[in-house]
Amino acid sequence: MILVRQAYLTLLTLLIIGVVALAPGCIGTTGADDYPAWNLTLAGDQEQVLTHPELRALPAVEGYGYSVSTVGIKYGPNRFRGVLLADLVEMAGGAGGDDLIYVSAEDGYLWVFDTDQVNGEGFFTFNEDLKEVAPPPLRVILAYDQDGKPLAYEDGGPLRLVIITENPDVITEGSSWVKWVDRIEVHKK
Ligand SMILES: Nc1nc2c(c(=O)[nH]1)N[C@H]1C(S)=C(S)[C@@H](COP(=O)(O)O)O[C@H]1N2
Ligand SMILES: [Mo]
Repeated sequence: MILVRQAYLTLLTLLIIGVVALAPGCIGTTGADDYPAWNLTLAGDQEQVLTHPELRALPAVEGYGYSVSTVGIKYGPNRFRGVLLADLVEMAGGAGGDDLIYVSAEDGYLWVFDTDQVNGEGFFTFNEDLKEVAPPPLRVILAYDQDGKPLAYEDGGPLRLVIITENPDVITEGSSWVKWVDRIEVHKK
């Protein structure tokens, strides 16, 4: 009887140690501290750095994104959530009509957008057969979530430039979908 009791107490002790040891891990995976340590630099009139939680605290928009790579591989459609590029440009001090927006990434990739494109105009759009179609309303966002989950690194996360629509069948060119974005710069003309 005593042996059984001792075994029970030992088991209970191990259980408590286990729970205490695992608890910080559990808290870490659900808290705000869990967002990637990935900053975004906004450069315009002056330079500012936004942390990932700061970016997530900005007004968010959502829509469908579907892209095609230069070699014809389609990616999507997926549901994306993020911040309007136009809002980030405003935070950087705004842009005039002839200014250009440089969006660049960790690996050195750079894509340049004019102010019409920042507002979703002037992109080519395609249907599922890659036939060009008239563009529906488009919005350009810096996405941090894909299908309700943080955008994975292999998908271009934590921050990827994505063109979204209300329609899941609209395809845009992958070359402007900058992966691993870490800098947005307003170039004054
Ligand atoms: N940072 C970064 N983003 C990038 C690229 C790149 O080389 N580096 N390639 C672009 C091009 S040309 C295409 S077609 C798509 C490819 O996206 P995928 O890797 O999700 O297929 O990413 C775009 N974004
Ligand atoms: Mo591409």
